[in-house]
Amino acid sequence: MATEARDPIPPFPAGFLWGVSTSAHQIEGAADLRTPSVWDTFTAGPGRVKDGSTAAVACDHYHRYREDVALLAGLGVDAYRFSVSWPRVLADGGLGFYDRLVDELCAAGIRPVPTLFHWDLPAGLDWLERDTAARFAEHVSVVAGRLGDRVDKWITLNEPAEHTLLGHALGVHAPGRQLLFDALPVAHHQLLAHGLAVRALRAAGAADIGIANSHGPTWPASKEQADVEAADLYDLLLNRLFADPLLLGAYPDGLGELMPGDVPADLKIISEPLDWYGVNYYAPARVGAPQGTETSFGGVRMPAELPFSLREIEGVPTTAFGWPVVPEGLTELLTGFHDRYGDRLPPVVVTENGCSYDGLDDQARITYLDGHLRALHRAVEAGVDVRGYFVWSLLDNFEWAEGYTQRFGLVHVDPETQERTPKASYTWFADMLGQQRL
Ligand code: IFM
Repeated sequence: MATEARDPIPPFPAGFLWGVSTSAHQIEGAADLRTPSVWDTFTAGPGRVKDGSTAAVACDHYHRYREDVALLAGLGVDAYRFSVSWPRVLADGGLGFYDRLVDELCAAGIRPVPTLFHWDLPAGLDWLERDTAARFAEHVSVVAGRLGDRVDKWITLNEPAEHTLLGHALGVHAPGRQLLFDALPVAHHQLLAHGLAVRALRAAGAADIGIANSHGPTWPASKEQADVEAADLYDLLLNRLFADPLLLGAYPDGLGELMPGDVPADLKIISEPLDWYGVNYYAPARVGAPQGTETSFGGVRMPAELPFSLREIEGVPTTAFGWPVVPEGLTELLTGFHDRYGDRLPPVVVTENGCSYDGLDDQARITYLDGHLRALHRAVEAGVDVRGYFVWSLLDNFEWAEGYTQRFGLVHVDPETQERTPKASYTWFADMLGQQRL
């Protein structure tokens, strides 16, 4: 596997945190050693997952975590972002797995960065219920009480926007609800859960707390007013609905009136100051006025009732998933956040960035990562305080409704044998890290 010679990526600031990310449901397997989650219930239904698969075994990381930590050590990362499965914590002895994983990481000199919720809600709980936020804070206290002696960097939630949109508005992810705008309380309750989790973590002594939110620039499909308005609405939902309450303590554009409960009191909890702000970036969106019919975008059914439609971005390469590859979107996103939030934006960490491609000689992934790191560096040069970057993902894994058909890993995993094989991108990333440390 010969990789094209490229100019070195410019050096990032001293102390920059380099890592890779995964999540529990997507890699752990060992479904018999956890209580069921909404994803187990969802995938048991017919036609929910493209290849008919489930995450019952996934990458069998639960049993192979030592081998996976050795892969992380070989890569040379500073940190590993994984998620703690709430349904596993509820099972007898479930927290013991994270004890062992954290110990293994610490022994390898890799900083553990747990995410406390990455979509695998225990079956029976429901984000439409306010009480789920309080239950989450209890879960966080339990986890922090057990791991807090070795973990100092925490992530509360992963991508509450996607969990709301895909899981509760469109129904293509668990729990499979199709509530469209009636899903807004799910957003509010996750934000409340985040704020309560920040308080629980601080009470347990944590002082390095962030969230992983997905964002991307939103481009109107044309200069027509209808397209511009549709793009503004999409931008509001993706880029401001979750960031404004966290960073400004207010919902944007009257959205607070649509939220349940004592919203002003909740906003005080939601806007507990963060130590850093995590951004998951994959691609920008080109958005136009509704087209009056049901459409499909990136494999997701978009009902005709939506007040916007997603359009192709022409003239750019796409990943195996069909997602556009636009590295400069990352610069635009981060400089835009820097301008919009000013001093209210804490240091930024890119908590996910990556792409799906097939094959071991994944030169297209190298091109993607190389381009995005240069784009990230331009954001640093433009004055954005960026402190870290995590590739999604270490392993090919269970890509939700796409099953095992989309491969985001630096390491190939054979779903039959579980054999791990580092791809060309693994070697490239390890070399890049070596250069950064010269
Ligand atoms: O696999 C997901 C991850 O769970 C959340 N962020 C996006 C990734 C790729 O779709």
